Amino acid sequence: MKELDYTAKDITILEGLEAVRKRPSMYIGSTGPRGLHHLIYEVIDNSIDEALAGYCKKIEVYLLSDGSVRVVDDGRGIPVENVPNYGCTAVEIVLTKLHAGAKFGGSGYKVAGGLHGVGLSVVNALSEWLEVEVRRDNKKYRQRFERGEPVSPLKECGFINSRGTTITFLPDSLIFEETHINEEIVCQRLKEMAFLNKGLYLTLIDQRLKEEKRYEFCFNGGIIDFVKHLNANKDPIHEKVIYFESQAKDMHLEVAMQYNDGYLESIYSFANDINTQEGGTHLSGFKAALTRTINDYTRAKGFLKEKEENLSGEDTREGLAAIISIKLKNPQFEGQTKTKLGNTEARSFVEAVVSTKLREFLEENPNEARLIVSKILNATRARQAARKARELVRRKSFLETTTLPGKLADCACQDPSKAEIFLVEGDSAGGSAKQARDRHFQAILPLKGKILNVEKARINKILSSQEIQAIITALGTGVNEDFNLSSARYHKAIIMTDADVDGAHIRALILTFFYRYMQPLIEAGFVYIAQPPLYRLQYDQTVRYAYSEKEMSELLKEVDQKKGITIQRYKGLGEMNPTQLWETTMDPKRRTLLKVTIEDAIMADEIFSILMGDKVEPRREFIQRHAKDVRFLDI
Ligand code: 0RA
Repeated sequence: MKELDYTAKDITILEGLEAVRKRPSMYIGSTGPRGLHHLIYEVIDNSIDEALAGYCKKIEVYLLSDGSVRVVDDGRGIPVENVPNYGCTAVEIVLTKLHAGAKFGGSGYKVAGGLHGVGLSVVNALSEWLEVEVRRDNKKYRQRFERGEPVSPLKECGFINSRGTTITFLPDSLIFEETHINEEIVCQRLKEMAFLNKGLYLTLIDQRLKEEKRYEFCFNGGIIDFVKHLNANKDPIHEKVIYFESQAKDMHLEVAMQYNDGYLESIYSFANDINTQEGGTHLSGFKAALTRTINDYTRAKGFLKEKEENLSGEDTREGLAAIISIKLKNPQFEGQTKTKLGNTEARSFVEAVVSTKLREFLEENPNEARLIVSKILNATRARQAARKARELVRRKSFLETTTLPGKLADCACQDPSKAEIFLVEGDSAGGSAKQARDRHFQAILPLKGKILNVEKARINKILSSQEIQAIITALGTGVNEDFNLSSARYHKAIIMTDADVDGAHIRALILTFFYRYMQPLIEAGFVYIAQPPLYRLQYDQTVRYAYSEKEMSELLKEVDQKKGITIQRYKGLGEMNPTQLWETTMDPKRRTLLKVTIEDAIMADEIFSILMGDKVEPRREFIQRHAKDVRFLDI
């Protein structure tokens, strides 16, 4: 415990947990569903740290029937000794002092960083109660806290011959807007952790319903299995996943990659198990090495002639599914969401390893190499042709022109920060919306049925689709590398579709397009989903709306059945008259909008790929599974 020597750096330790309860968002991002799930991630991350240090093989997460969450690991157990100068046990320090966790544990890779790494004390502060059990030295110890304060000292309570830590906590309903934990999100995270930590056993046990549900994840192939999973609904062009790993002094790198016959790249980078959504040095090292190595190989083998221009980086990544996972001693996380790796030594390390190992792979596997190179050459040719076509029409292209689409009913307001655009399914709903809107700041763009399926087409084809062109022109931002957020004509792009499966599909199509070609628009928080009601209830002079089946059954319970209620079920937006549409869905004072976020690009990619990809079976399964759950994309 000598690392506990007091230094100026540790002053923050003095900051009380009231600060956390006063401003929870500063520590966990938000008090919405995201923040709630971060609590669980934080607790799991501590157990993952034990796994990274090599002491923990198994982590179990329970969603208990009283709404609490339990995380059990078989690590070394949090130290129970008294810590000099603090007058309390290490367990208590870890659970009550901000940022104290990092002070223990000493060497080894830590998950600390990114959105997590705030420490168990933050979880404790934001829980109605938290109980910790430590198994160490053949003994069990327990302590309980309420809203961050210990209500009992750490007590010895029996013998046990295993080691580990169990943390059980109930997220505080005074802090969180909603305390329901979504098991799919937790599952996703556990699965990701299982991929990234080969052989680690992760289990989710959901005991909230009558029937217990168990999900178990353990991948002996690690990130090789991760890449197979990314390509599961696609067609790989070579059978074996390319894999290499390398250990340097303070860094460990693993890379797995496989090309599919599609056009999109699904490359995900991780640093100490944090999904570095903003990329960083490890990712740029990988990209640089890939571009250079493929170019060198292609030239050396004569596939690319001397006078031909180099293959672009983008071309070498077309249809590539890859995972780059680096573990390093002192990760520096930068960027807006602290998910960009900053360590410069990571760039040169990754670049050197990937160059060497990829060259070896290509030399040793000429058949695979030929398949990959020919795919990339195709990509280059297609892109060059598209570029020529684009340059020809550029001057009068829709990307530059100011002619707005004819179907757009624009708003009067010129200030983008006040203006909104509704992307409305179908001409008839579009008509109602035009009558319903406040034309001062609300614009309406009706869209015909299903817009082009963007995953199956290359960019030039996508850009030539009329519906997509209308969206791009109306928004005013351009796409891809031409995208410019500051020229957005509206700061709210609201997708308004029917509350049925078709509506969900159209919404997924539009979101796919935004996700793939206007990602910064989502990141800026400019994309929303409108929430039209499912039912209208009328009794006496009162009109009430229900936006979900649950709300409907609650409403029915609430109003007296005898009074003669008229119930209308809306099958589509078209069944609402303009007044109803305004009252329920468009009026800023009364509507609810869901902001679309890219919480987890992998989940989105998976959903989009399943929904949009060529394979019919997984798509049907998915749609059936989510048919009732029209909000499946909301988190
Ligand atoms: C500090 C030091 C040691 C382990 C831990 C903390 C630890 C924390 C958590 C939180 C959840 N599970 C955990 N497991 C371990 C090292 C203890 C030693 O050297 O024996």
